[in-house]
Amino acid sequence: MSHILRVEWFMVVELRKETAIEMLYTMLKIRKFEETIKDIYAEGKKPVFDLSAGPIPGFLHLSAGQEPAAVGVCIHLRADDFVSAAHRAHHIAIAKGVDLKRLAAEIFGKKTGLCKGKGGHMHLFDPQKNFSSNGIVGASFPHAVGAALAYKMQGKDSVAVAYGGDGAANQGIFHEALNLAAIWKLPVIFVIEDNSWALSFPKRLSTAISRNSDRASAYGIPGVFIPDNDLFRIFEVAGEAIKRAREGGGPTLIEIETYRFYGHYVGDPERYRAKDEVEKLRAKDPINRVKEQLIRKGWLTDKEFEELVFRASAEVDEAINFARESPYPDPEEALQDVFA
Ligand SMILES: Cc1ncc(C[n+]2csc(CCOP(=O)(O)OP(=O)(O)O)c2C)c(N)n1
Repeated sequence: MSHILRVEWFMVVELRKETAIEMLYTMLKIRKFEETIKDIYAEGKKPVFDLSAGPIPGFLHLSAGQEPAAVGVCIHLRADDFVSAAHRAHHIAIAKGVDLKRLAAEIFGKKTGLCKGKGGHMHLFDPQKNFSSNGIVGASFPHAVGAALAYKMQGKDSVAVAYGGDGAANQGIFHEALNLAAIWKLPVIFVIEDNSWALSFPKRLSTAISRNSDRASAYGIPGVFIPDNDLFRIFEVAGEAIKRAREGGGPTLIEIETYRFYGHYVGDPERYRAKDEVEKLRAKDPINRVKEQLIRKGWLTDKEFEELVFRASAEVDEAINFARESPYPDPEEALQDVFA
């Protein structure tokens, strides 16, 4: 018999048509956003790649392909629930309801951005939506534990969700966070987005066991693995875990097998992965899959899908125009709102 603690998820979280359409819409919005800023990022950086040139300076980590992990979890969250994400965070910010215009403006380094242009694309903070992200791999886990401890001490039924990659799950802080969340029975959901790469390093060479979800047993908490970027399975498992956390049932670790369509960062030559890997992943595009699932269910027509695409594109275009037209912060503001 296996020593690994496994949990059976008996209760099925009901999926309504409106919820399914809303999730598809958010996935389309994320994809359009990522593709648009990828193109804009290239402005000024060709023919010679110069990190500081163009309207989006610095590194850019995109999450196209990883939409289900963001959308299937965050759809269950309220504004007062906290989400802590890592460096690859746009999809999660959008799924948590962060204002698209202020998100875009932050990425462009503009005064109207979430952090008045001082955070950039990895450091997104939105106190109204209870969302944060940061570039220290692994730091998202203890941040969520801290928020969950505060909620518990305040007697609230809010929950905290921490996102990290398969690389982040090998940081010591991940294990410290799980341990604390378990002994204090905190309302935290740990989400590992397993895209099988940490920068150029494959998970099979960095991680001693094949399933990060099995590590939950070391802390006596439920661990669930969701294969193949499956939005509706994520929706179901996350719904259960969040409900359990709200009711005082403690933390859950969810590992989601997902796909990274672009390089680690935009401009990554990707010499470490086979030429056809992305082609194979793209053949399993989660947006096409969800579209087909909803059409089969009779919840969506091709025409309605096109309308969703159109609406999502218009929303993204409006946000990008806002960012482009916004002013840069004044030089006199450089030392405001920062530890100096
Ligand atoms: C503490 C720390 N170590 C190293 C880095 C450099 N770094 C940035 S992203 C990354 C890989 C992260 O991989 P993973 O957690 O799997 O997330 P993914 O990029 O696949 O989304 C590394 C090593 C960092 N930002 N922080």
